[in-house]
Order: sequence, then C-alpha cells, then structure tokens
Amino acid sequence: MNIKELLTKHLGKSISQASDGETYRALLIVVKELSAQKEQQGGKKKLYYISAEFLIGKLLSDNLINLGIYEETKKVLAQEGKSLSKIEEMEPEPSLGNGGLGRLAACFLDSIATLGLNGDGIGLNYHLGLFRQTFENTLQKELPNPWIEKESWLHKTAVSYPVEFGNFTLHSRMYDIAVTGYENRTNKLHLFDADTVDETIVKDGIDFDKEDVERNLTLFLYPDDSDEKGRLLRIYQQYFMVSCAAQFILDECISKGCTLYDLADYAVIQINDTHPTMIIPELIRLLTKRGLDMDTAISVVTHTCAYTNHTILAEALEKWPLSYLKKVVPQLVPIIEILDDKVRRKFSDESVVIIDQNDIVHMAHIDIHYGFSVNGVAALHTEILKKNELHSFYQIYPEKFNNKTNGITFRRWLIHSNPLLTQILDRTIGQGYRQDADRLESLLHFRTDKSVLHSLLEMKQENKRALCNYLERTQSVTLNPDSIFDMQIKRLHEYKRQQMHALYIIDTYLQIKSGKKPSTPITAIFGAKAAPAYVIAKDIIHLILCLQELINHDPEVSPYLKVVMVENYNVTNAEKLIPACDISEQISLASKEASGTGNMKFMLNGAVTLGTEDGANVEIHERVGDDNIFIFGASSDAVIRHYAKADYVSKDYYENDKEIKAAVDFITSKELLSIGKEENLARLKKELIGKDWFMTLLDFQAYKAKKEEAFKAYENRLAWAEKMLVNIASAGFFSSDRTIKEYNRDIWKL
Ligand code: 26Q
Repeated sequence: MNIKELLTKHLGKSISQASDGETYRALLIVVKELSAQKEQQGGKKKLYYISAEFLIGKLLSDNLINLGIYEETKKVLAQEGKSLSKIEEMEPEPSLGNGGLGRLAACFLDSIATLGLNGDGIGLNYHLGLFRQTFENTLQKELPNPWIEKESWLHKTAVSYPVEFGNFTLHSRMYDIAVTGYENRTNKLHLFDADTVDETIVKDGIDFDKEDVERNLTLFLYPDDSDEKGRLLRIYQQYFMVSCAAQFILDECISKGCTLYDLADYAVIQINDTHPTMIIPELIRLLTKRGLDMDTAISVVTHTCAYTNHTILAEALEKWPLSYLKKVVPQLVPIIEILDDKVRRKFSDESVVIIDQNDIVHMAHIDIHYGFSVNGVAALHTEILKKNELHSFYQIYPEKFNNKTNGITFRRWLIHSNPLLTQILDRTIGQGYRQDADRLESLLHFRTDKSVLHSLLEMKQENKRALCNYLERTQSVTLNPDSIFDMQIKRLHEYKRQQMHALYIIDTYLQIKSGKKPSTPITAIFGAKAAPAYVIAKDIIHLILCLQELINHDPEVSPYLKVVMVENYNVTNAEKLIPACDISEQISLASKEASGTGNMKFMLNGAVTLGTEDGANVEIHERVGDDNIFIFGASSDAVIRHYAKADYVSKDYYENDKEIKAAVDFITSKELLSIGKEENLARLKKELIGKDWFMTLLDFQAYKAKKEEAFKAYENRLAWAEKMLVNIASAGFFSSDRTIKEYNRDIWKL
C-alpha cells in the first residue's frame, strides 16, 4: 500500500475530509508501523547509551525523511489540500533535555541507527519535561510542559522492574520510542517511568511536593535542586534510571547466551556525563548477587562501561554527600566504599579518591577508575581534561583518555530544517553528501561561481523572511528581514556570556543616541531558558527583555537596532531560527564551553561564527580558515592562568574604560529602571563590577571590535556569500555520523 492508501485506511475517510489533528495522528500510526518493519536482530554485542536527557524534538518529519517517504507524503497531503508544515504543528515537542548534552544524545541515536549499528538509548520518561518558559513583566516564568498525548510516539511495553530504595520499592514501566536511521534499521529509545506518578500534584507553576517520590519521580527533568529535598529527588531519579537499565541490560544479554562473566562481549554501556554513574555500583551489586565474586564483578563492569565528560565547570561535576546515598540507596553504599578502598590502597593522591575526607562522593571518579574509556567532546576540551581538570587521572590511566569531537545529524539540521539549502546542494554537488557528509567539500569548487553565491544569498533571505512571519505570528514582533540577523540561542549561563552580548547592545544603543548609526540595521536574537534557581541567569534574561522593550519602542533607535528574545526556546524553534541566521554568536569564555553543537548547526546553515577560541569553535576555525570566521578574546591558556593567579579584577576594567563603565552603568539607568525591576538589575550590575567570574569585561573591547569587523564584512554581499559557502562546505566533519564512527571504532567495537 502506498502512503495515501495507508492514511485513508487509518482515517476511515479521505484525507481532505480529515482535520490536521486527525491527519497527524494517522501519520503517527502509519510511521510507527513502517518503523517497526525495520527492526532487526543485531550482532552479539550491543551498545546501551544511558542518559538522563534525550532532547529528541518533534519526530514526525525526521521519521518521514529517514523512512524515505517525506517527499511523497508532502505531495499526497498537498494534493488533498493539506500542508505538512501545518500538520507538524499538531505535534507537541517532548522537552526531555536541557540543551547540548541532551540534544547530542538525540543526534547520536539518529546516527547509530543510520550507520546500522545495534544500539539503544535508555533514559526517563519525564511527563512534564524541563519546563515551558513564558515571559511575564520582563521576567521568566516556568510552567509545566505536558507532551504525552493519548496517541504518541511512546509504546507502552510489558517490561517492568522492581527498584528498591532505602525506604520503599517502586515498580517501573518501560516505554519505547522507535529510532529509525536514514534508510537503515530501527533501534529503540527505552524510557522508564512509574505508573504511580501523578501529574495532579503539580500546583502553581512547577511546584510540587518533592518528598512524595512515588508520585513525583518522573514528573520533571532536573527539578529545582537548590534545596536538599530537590537534590535527594535527583538521586531517586538517577537510581531509578540506572537500576532499570542494569536489570534490562542483564536480561537482554542473558537471553542471548551471556554467562555474566562475558558481559563485555554482549554489552557496552556509554555513560553520558555523571548522571547515570550509579549504574557502575548497581551492576556490581547485581552481578555479585548472581554469584560473581566482588573482584570479578568489578572487572566485568569496568570492561563494559565507558564515560563521556561534557563539562569542566566545577559546579556541574556531580558530588553527593554520602549521607544522601545512605538514605536513598543504602545498598550501593558498601559497594562504593569498596571501590573507594581499592583506590585508596593503590594511590596515595587524595585528589583521585571516590569518597573524600568530608564524606562526599565524587561521581566522575567512579567512572574514571571503573570504566575503560574517558572521552571529552572536542579536541581543546579533551586536552584541558588531560592537562588540568583530570590531570592526576590522566597520569594513572593515559590509555583511557580519548577525544570524540561532537557532531550533529544533518537529517534534522539540514535536510529537514533548511529545504532551500538542501535543494541548492542537491543541484550543485549531487545528493552524495546525504550519505557521506565529507562530500560537502566539493562545494568549494563553486566558491567563485556567482550564480551559486547568489542562490545562497537568496536562500538566506527567504529563510529570514519565513522567520519574520513566524515571529510575527507567534510573538507579535515585527522584524526587518534586510537587517543582519545576529543570534545567540543556547541555555542561559554566565560562562556563555549572554551578558556580554547585552552590554554590546547597550553600547550600540548609546552610540545611536549620540548620532552614530550602524550602516546596516542589526537584529539581535536571543533564545535561552535559565535554570529556575539560577538567580543571575534570570537577571540576565530580565535585562535582555528590558532592552527589547526599550529599544524596539524607541523610534530613534529601532530602525537600526532591534532586540528579540524568543519565548520558550526549544528544538522546534531552533529549527526555524538557525537557517535564518547571518552571525552565530559563540562567545563563551575560552576553556569553559566543552564543545558546543549549536555552532556546528549554524555553520552548516551558512551562518558565519563570531566566537572565542573555545570548544569546537577551534576546530571550526581550523577548517574554514581565518577569512571565514571572526575570532576574538583571551585564549584558554590565558584564561586558565588568570584563574590560577586569581589576578582578574573586573572593577579595574569598569573604572578604566569609559565605554565599559557607561554600558554597565546603563543597567541601572532611569530608562531601564522605568521598565524593569531595581532588585534584579542592581544585582546583575553589582555582579559584573564586583565579581564577573566569567571575565566579561576582559573580552568586551575585543568582542566589540571583532563584531564591527563582521558587520562591515557583511556589507560586501558576494564576499559574504563566499564565507557562507566555505562554512557549509567545511561542515562535513561535524556530522554526528563521523562522531559515531569514531566512538564505534575506538570504544564500542560493535
Ligand atoms: C549537575 C548536577 C546537578 C544538577 C544538574 C547537573 C547538570 C545538568 C545538566 C550538569 C550538566 C548538564 C548539562 C550539560 C551540558 O549540556 N553540557 C554540554 O554538552 C554539550 C554536548 O557535549 C557540549 O557541546 C556543551 O559544550 C556542554 O556545555
């Protein structure tokens, strides 16, 4: 049966008579059936990618693309008077992740299936996701983001495991989502849940009783952990996830003939940051329960588990008081004590222990001692881990350390999100790049071809127009598609330095007020959620929203400068924003952004990076060359030296630089105070002058100078189009297919 017949059968009427909602649900069922037909047995060994986050985004169109029926479906719907993009809007976006780490896990699942590898994801089925962000009176407000409907991608299975906590037992329920590769096999994402969880306990925003674990366990991703109850809940969630994962993996392996002694021949477990680390002691516990002696169990698990580190920020490295573990997972405590004891017997260095003198458990240390691989996510990041953050471990286990530079799936971030660019590529270099992203390089043959360069400019212009329409419709903001679209979209964090971008906007505003106008109008576009308990991050959002209010309503300024903060930044609106971007802001303090993956999505879509030599920006720079990227700011070595010597004093920059002083002072100007709240604005200003932990003021002038250089370069349209072309042509390396091939070659060996 063709797609039209399948849809008509499920609808029980013609497509033209069905509503968009009905059509969406019929497509969902048809796609699920087609995906199921592509399930196959794998070889003996299987990958389990365990992660607290899978930021999968909407699935309909990407599944259609991977099943090879996107164009046909679009055509059939059009014939029936339906638009696929309208139908896409019927699908709710699951918000099962925060940002980079979760989206990376989703790109990886796509590439694993696309490469035909036997590998599943394992995580949690958060009913209300992260949170839905709204802006109220220039402040972020958090609301639940329910996404599970009666008809959804989730398939309820019969699989259930008991999970024992210190004070009670919960029974899990496994839900599966099919993950179909591009013209290849179907794997699975297994999301564990508990039938007892009850959404009605959520009151007033995202508040709920944090102690009612049976009913709250899988409500939200990372519930507020600013208090002890929140932190304990995180441990309940993590243990629930890994205990289910461990039982599931052992069951699957045993059914294939595994004796448990040879577990590493049947399973490789990739631990996505430290959130699933407890799977190590949990597996050891289960193996000893099933008859292995302790040393053998430890050795088997060590040969099965591999760890990926995504951050060097001290506050994000998980450390739990032993007392918390005693309360939530007492059965793991003796095992963790044995693991610590073995480390202490072998090494005298206090910096590598598992349980420190203050009875704090260092989760990453468990992964490094009791896993066989430790990888960073970009070349610079891995070098910093080896030289600085994890240096003592690198000295003990040099052979465990390796780099796997992140990547993105081109199915979602090019073919689906940017059909106009896809058409240009198909027409210019053929479709080979769809299977082998390195072939994008052949676009370089056209770098002086005016008709190709013009088509890239037209593509960008068209995408900018489409974004203007979308923002007009959804956020009632009117933007000028002939302005430069300058974007910073990512989680809100001080190290990413949205505040530096905001200071630049203030500086430009003051310049315009004093009569100096930019020759091409600029639209600064932000998208970011702040963690609910991260006070300064919320103050930065407040500042940006106040600037938006002030600037967009000032007739003297708004023809030259506009500011828009997109509400509820998520995968769906990223797919609309990125193809319309001219300048990609990747301005983290050097050494702090492990990799970044938005930077890769932007380059692939023909945006030019304005960034620091941080994370994967370094590798983008290497590939596009000095002429096709705008790099500024202190080097990671210089930054690391500043921290070591504690010699950065932001106040000196504030006092000695008139422009910086004027921009910082403007945060509490009468103009902004008439819009915003003194408490928030004054706190942010004080932070910048008195602390500025991420050295905003240090890099401000270099940022400003480089940005102005980029704006100037934008005016030479053909030269700019060539920069776009070189970026697109150089993006092949950043395909997650390449990343996954490397994981498989060096770590998984499937
Ligand atoms: C830890 C302890 C307590 C509460 C929360 C956390 C926590 C939660 C989420 C710590 C870290 C995260 C997420 C980290 C993350 O997304 N890291 C990003 O990973 C990307 C993929 O490798 C990189 O590209 C980014 O550079 C990195 O910031």
